[in-house]
Amino acid sequence: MKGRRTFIVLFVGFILTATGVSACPIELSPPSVVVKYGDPVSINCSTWDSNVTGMGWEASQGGTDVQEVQHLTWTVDSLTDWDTAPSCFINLENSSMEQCEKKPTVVVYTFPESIRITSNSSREGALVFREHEEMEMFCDIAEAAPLQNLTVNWYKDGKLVSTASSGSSSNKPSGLRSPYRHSATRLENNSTWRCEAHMDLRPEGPELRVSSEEHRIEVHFGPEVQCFEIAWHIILLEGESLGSKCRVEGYPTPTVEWQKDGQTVDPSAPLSRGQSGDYYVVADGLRYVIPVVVMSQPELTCPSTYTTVEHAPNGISCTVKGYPEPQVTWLKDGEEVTLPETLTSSDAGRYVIIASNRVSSVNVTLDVFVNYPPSQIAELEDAEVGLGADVSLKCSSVGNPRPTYLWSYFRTTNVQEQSEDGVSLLSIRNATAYNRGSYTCHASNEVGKVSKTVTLTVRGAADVCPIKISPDGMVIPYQGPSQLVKCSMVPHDPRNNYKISWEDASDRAVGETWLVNTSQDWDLRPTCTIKVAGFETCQKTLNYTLYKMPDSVFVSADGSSVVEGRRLQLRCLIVNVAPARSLVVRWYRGNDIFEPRVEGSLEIPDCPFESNASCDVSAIRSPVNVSSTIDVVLNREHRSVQFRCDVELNLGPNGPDPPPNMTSSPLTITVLSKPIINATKLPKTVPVFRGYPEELVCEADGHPPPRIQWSYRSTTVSNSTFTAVEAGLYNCTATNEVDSSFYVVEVVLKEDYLPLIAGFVAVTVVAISVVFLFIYSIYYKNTKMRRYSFKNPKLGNHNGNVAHNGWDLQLPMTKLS
Ligand SMILES: *[C@@H]1O[C@H](CO)[C@@H](O)[C@H](O)[C@H]1NC(C)=O
Ligand SMILES: *[C@@H]1O[C@H](CO)[C@@H](O)[C@H](O)[C@H]1NC(C)=O
Ligand SMILES: *[C@@H]1O[C@H](CO)[C@@H](O)[C@H](O)[C@H]1NC(C)=O
Ligand SMILES: *[C@@H]1O[C@H](CO)[C@@H](O)[C@H](O)[C@H]1NC(C)=O
Ligand SMILES: *[C@@H]1O[C@H](CO)[C@@H](O)[C@H](O)[C@H]1NC(C)=O
Ligand SMILES: *[C@@H]1O[C@H](CO)[C@@H](O)[C@H](O)[C@H]1NC(C)=O
Ligand SMILES: *[C@@H]1O[C@H](CO)[C@@H](O)[C@H](O)[C@H]1NC(C)=O
Ligand SMILES: *[C@@H]1O[C@H](CO)[C@@H](O)[C@H](O)[C@H]1NC(C)=O
Ligand SMILES: CC(=O)N[C@H]1CO[C@H](CO)[C@@H](O)[C@@H]1O
Ligand SMILES: CC(=O)N[C@H]1CO[C@H](CO)[C@@H](O)[C@@H]1O
Ligand SMILES: CC(=O)N[C@H]1CO[C@H](CO)[C@@H](O)[C@@H]1O
Ligand SMILES: CC(=O)N[C@H]1CO[C@H](CO)[C@@H](O)[C@@H]1O
Repeated sequence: MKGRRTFIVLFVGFILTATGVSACPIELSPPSVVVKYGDPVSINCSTWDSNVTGMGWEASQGGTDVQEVQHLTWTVDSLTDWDTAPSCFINLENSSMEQCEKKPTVVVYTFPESIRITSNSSREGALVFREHEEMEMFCDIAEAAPLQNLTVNWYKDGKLVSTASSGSSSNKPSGLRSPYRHSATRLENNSTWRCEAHMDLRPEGPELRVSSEEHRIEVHFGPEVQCFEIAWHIILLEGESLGSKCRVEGYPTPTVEWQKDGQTVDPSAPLSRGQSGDYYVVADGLRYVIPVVVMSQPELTCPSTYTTVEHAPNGISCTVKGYPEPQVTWLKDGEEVTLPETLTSSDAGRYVIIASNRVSSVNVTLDVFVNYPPSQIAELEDAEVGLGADVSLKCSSVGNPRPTYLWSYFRTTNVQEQSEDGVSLLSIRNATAYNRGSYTCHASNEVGKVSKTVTLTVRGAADVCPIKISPDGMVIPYQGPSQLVKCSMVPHDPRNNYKISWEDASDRAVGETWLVNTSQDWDLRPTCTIKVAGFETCQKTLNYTLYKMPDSVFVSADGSSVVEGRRLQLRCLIVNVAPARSLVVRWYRGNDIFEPRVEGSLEIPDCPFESNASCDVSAIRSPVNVSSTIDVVLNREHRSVQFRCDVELNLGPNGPDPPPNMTSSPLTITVLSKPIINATKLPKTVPVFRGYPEELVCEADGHPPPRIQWSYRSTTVSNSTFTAVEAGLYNCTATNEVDSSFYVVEVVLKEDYLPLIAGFVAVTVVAISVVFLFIYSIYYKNTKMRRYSFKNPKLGNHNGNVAHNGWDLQLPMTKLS
């Protein structure tokens, strides 16, 4: 019955609802309740229809009888019926429907105190996932109702990630296991998860939430070997380690071992070329192969410059390293080139050499210089310049590198060198004698050198030698203090490379100086020689004289006496003197210089040959004995003469002043003279008057004093006085060692005058003859010299006496014969 009614009510309700007419005049307050299982509940059912005849609650719990009330409350102290569906009904009179009801909505709920997450792989409270494997977690709810109002929310790290409802519509409480399927990533490792049960019963009921504990999840993965690989290879640069390119990841952290050729290797060790190959990673027992290629970037070692000679083989060597083996490219002016086997000047230039492999590319630049030696020197010719004029010499040559010039010549201040535009110019201003000589221009570069020598002639230049000896002249005495002589180059230019040497200077020449030894350097002719580039080798000889005064000077003669008119040779012997050529010998007779100078007549005694050099007085410099010889003719007046010789060393302006001299001790020479009878006291004719004896006195001069002897007829008287008694010829003879002379006196008797007249005539004739003879003798002297000299004072004396003496006239005649 009840079911039918319900059907009816429902049917009517449907219609009423559809028509918008509320047919059942019941009001429920509240019309719906939410009540926790076991809690009290009450609903006031009331009606405003007065025609109600009964009212009642039909319920599994708290149902009431029909009562004739306007309101009736359904009350349950502890609602325990999950499916309770109380219904308030009224019975109506005179109504189209006799009964109507209203059902409040009663929701009985229950909600768990706690919920929990479960999973079939959990470890130490953590949920364990394998990456990318879907795994189920469950949110276990012990008992809850109504389930349709329950949603299960999943939170990861506090953020909602999933909401699920139970799907059940049962009012009855039941346990719920809400699954959550999840495929975790490694990023979610250590994330925390919880599930939440949410029951929203509002507005009538509460909103309930309960959350599980948070669970950490572990996402297990790996081991995974991750490498940066190219074309299935791990490509490493030299120096990089395997560990920098490969990582082994996994959770939990795997145990990893790196191996190559069965050996364990350190992945952090830098690898070098040659260590390419298959490496293995054993991670948690799994073995992975890693093909490794160790590459090194190209290394290109080339000289930055390469200099070679034309036509020489190309010796450029570059070393290339790198793996894989780099490819080498040569670029010149941006175009790829290949250098020929031998280089020519067109190959000079800048090259870029590129070595590249898969790792990288490097390049270097290389400058190639192709050298060639200097060409023959041009434009340099022999030249001539006037004294004081200007001239320049030009030297030019072509080569690579551009040649440098070096001149070699005798450098003086008036010469200047300048190089410009590959040409060297040598300018000589105001040419002097020192500028003449040879000029050599050397042009050189690294490859070769050439030179050319020309001669510069200076017109009007005197011969010069750039040597100065100081002192330039030296006259030093034997065993005097030594002197130092220096030879230097004048004009001096420090750029000149010269060599000075002494020759014939014994071993006392040291460099430019020479020390004279005053005890022995008689014959040295120290000669200073200079060798300087550009100037012919020239030398100067030190003009030095080592002199020595003679040890002694003495005069000797053939004998200690000489006959008048005879030649006497006097010899001055000078012992041990040097240099003999400077000797000046003066002869003194008494105190007078009688032979002012005797020069050149010096000779060396005992010299075998006059021509022998060792006998040449003018050449000998060492001490010698020399003699000076003179011939003297002494006349009767001299009787006894002293001769001295004085020698002087005339050493010129550098010598001592006054010149030193030495005088010999005198040599006394006695002059022997023949007797000469003094005719003044003894006329030729002595008139004697008969009966008167006449005393004839014969005096004669001579040395040694002559003995006088008179002879008459047969009588001879050795007395200067003779008494003539009779007419006759009286003969006076004067005799000494030298000669004897006689004088004849004619004693005549007085009365005879005729002889006197005849004598006068004869004198006249004789005078004429004398004049003639005189003229003739002058002529003869001029044509044929004889020793006889008219200067002989004797002749003059006799001439005065000739007037009386015909005998005397014969004298010149006999001498001439
Ligand atoms: C997981 O998280 C907790 C707390 O945030 C932390 O202490 C722990 O070290 C973490 N573990 C790992 C493996 O990350
Ligand atoms: C050479 O290397 C430099 C960098 O080192 C680069 O700038 C240049 O372009 C390279 N030259 C060539 C010709 O490859
Ligand atoms: C040239 O040289 C001489 C002597 O060396 C000198 O007297 C003269 O003044 C010089 N002339 C010039 C122009 O230098
Ligand atoms: C050497 O010096 C002397 C003066 O001491 C001089 O008379 C002579 O002429 C000089 N000789 C030379 C070659 O210079
Ligand atoms: C010789 O020398 C002395 C001094 O030594 C001097 O008085 C004398 O005049 C000199 N004689 C001659 C001839 O020069
Ligand atoms: C000769 O004797 C006279 C008179 O005694 C004298 O004057 C004269 O000098 C003598 N002549 C010579 C040459 O000795
Ligand atoms: C020389 O004669 C004189 C007289 O006539 C006489 O006195 C003298 O003694 C004589 N002398 C000698 C050496 O005979
Ligand atoms: C004089 O005497 C000398 C010798 O005593 C003799 O030689 C000479 O002839 C004499 N003269 C004359 C004219 O007799
Ligand atoms: C409200 C309602 O219907 N009231 C009715 C009750 O019954 C009397 C008579 O029977 C009616 O007159 C009312 O109208
Ligand atoms: C217990 C209770 O609340 N009863 C009420 C039900 O409704 C009527 C009319 O609305 C009231 O008069 C009652 O007091
Ligand atoms: C109480 C009430 O009014 N009852 C009436 C219902 O209607 C019938 C007639 O239709 C009456 O007889 C009742 O008195
Ligand atoms: C309070 C509340 O949300 N009640 C709901 C419970 O579930 C049913 C069926 O899903 C809903 O119709 C209610 O409104």
